Amino acid sequence: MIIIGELINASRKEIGTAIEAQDVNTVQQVAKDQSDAGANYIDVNAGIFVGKEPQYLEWLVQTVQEVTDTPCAIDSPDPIAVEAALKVHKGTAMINSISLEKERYDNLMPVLAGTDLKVIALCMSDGGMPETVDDRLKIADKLVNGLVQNKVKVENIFVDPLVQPMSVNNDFGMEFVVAVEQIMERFEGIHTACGLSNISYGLPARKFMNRTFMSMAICRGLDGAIVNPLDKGMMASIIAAEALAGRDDYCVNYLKGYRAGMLA
Ligand code: THG
Repeated sequence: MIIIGELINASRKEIGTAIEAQDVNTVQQVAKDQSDAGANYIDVNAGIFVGKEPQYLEWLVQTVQEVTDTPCAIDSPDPIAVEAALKVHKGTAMINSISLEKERYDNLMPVLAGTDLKVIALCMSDGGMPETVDDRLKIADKLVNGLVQNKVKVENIFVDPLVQPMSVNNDFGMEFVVAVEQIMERFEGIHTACGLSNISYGLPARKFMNRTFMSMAICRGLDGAIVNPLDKGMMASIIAAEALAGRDDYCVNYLKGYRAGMLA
């Protein structure tokens, strides 16, 4: 499972405050904690700061990279902010994300074309949010074909079918996981990834919904996740679900996790 640590997000109070105060220590501690907990990418998001997002995103990348070699996932819908952050990023970043929204697509594609960057392809278009498997597959098809035509390797693409709240529509959970399954079948070598917490929006005890949904998505082939790597319950669910899905030969990783105290 490719873990993208979600905690450096300006919508979280601790981080929003730290960004405004240019508080290096807080950001670096959260970065280190997440890489120590096993994050493969550190998501950086300064989305609440309209006008200052490029400047702040650039600062986040530099600040994070002073203390860890774990690459960043540059999380912004704004191509100008993405480019500013990418310019200072060392190593191979992940772009979070391109979508089928015209402005975003047209401006980000040249940045990605022919590179070895990782990219999240978010199933969203100017037509709005996808609801059904078919909505998601149609957008995924166009995004993946467009990226491949622009010489982005299929192995570098993470399709995010877009999690929608269960509280809004009874079908949103299954439409998402079936989309994961079909995307993984349709494009050999591709990855899928998503943010989980939207599934439980508006419900109590969100942790249970989030963890169980994670297991269901892993069962259908999900192999990337934007999560809190410090959430031990979530990480334990991921390790167990991967073993149960047959993606952990001889349960080696599960046993290793147990010995490391991750399954307590
Ligand atoms: N897809 C893609 N990118 C995304 C999302 C997605 N980026 C943003 C978001 N969704 C994922 N990131 C977050 C970041 C923080 C939180 C939720 C999603 C959050 N954190 C808890 C808090 O601050 O209270 C802490 C987490 C915890 O303790 O469990 O709310 O869908 N491509």
